[in-house]
Amino acid sequence: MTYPSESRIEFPTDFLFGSATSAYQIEGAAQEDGRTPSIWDTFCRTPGKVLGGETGDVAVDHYHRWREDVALMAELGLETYRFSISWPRVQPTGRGPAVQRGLDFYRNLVDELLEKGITPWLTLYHWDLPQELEADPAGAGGGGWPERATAERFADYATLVAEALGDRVEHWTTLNEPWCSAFLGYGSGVHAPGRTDHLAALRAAHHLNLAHGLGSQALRAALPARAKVGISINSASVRAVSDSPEDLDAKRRVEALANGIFEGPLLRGEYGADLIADTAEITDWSFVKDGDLENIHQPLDAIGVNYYTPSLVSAVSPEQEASRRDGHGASEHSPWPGADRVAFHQTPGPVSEMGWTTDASGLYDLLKRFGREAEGVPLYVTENGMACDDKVGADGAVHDPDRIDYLHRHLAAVADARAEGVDVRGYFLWSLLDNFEWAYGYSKRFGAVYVDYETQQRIPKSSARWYADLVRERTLPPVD
Ligand code: PNW
Repeated sequence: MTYPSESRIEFPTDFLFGSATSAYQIEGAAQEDGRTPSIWDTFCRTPGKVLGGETGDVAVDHYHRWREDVALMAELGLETYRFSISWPRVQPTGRGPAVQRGLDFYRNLVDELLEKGITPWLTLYHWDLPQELEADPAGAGGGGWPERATAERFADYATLVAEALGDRVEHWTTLNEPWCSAFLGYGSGVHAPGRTDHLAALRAAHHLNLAHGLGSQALRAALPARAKVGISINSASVRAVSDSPEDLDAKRRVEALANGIFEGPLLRGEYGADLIADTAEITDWSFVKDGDLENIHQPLDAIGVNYYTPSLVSAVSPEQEASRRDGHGASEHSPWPGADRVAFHQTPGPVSEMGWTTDASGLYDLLKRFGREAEGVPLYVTENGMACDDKVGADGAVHDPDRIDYLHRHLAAVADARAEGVDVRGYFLWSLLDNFEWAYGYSKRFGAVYVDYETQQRIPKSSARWYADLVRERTLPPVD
């Protein structure tokens, strides 16, 4: 079969169409009802970390507008909604008993979704670690994800949420994109908590894996048998600029650090020999204790695949590497421990407002690979979307043809993978609403629905109408 296929794109009625958000990016109400700071509240207050010094204090005020937002989802015909729980809202110190008001917010949200016939898709951790688990105000604290105890705290938190919502939520996701938490949070430092320490980043990756493993076992123990438990990962679709052994080795290294480090223990109960060799100068991996890999290698009912853009890499010669190190080059505070000699390039093609190239073949490749390597596990695209320079026009509407084209191409890639037997069962557009785009503050708009940050008015963009039509009609013309 040629890619992309020239046939009409069709989705069966049991294919789930939805949209996604995360707590810190939309809720606001950062100091209400007993919520304490997360590492993102602290990071946003650290000068120079977030563009314009912006924070999630108000965000898009979803904490107060959830009913209106669910009505909007219903109007668009969404079949499922992926959201995350704010850990410091329901268990403020990251330890001990739950705060009932925090849990009530999510219970009301879930009930409203169910009432409207929208399937709730719950993520336990989308990056907002309670600050006390990273460091308490006295500077002692738990040390965050580089420490094993944080994985144990996560399992307790999972039990507490499962006990509160397990009677009404069927789809559970432990973590969102542990790569970002580990390597942007502790390696490059562009995400909270902003540390730049390659050993800490590798330790964080392992303890995030362990958190998934212990958390999924805690969920299974607390949830009814029908519950589905999975994880969302942002595995990379990596290409090399040439087939030279050096460039192919650069690709292999990035694949080990972006994909193998999570997929290895999750799907095969192992860290690959190449990953361990590539990082030998940083660690001997003695933080992996007996039983950890068995604890991580748990049955998965779903793998969430988050995809935006492919990666293009080449090798850097030792001489080039030396000059990069001298001149504050790319290897300083890189999110890629052990890959100093890898250069990252811009993939050709149109770019989004994030500077990310649009190339749907990367999603197709990723799904095909998971179809082989995670055979038998249903796949869901739990994030895919595009940041555009959206503006309200004179007609009061927001026209975003580039986003429609992006979604069309990526949905075609999903349909092509499905046509070749890959078990992809759903797609979540990132994001329902414009929101707080992490280190970029509010400068990047990913929403299908525009938000006026002054008035909090919601305006569905043309892409939202287009998506609503797709959900109803379940068919699209082929892409060129
Ligand atoms: C994901 N990278 O973040 C997150 O899950 C969302 O919360 C976020 O809004 C969305 O994608 C758009 O950025 C990522 O640098 C952030 O490779 C950065 C990277 C990948 C994903």
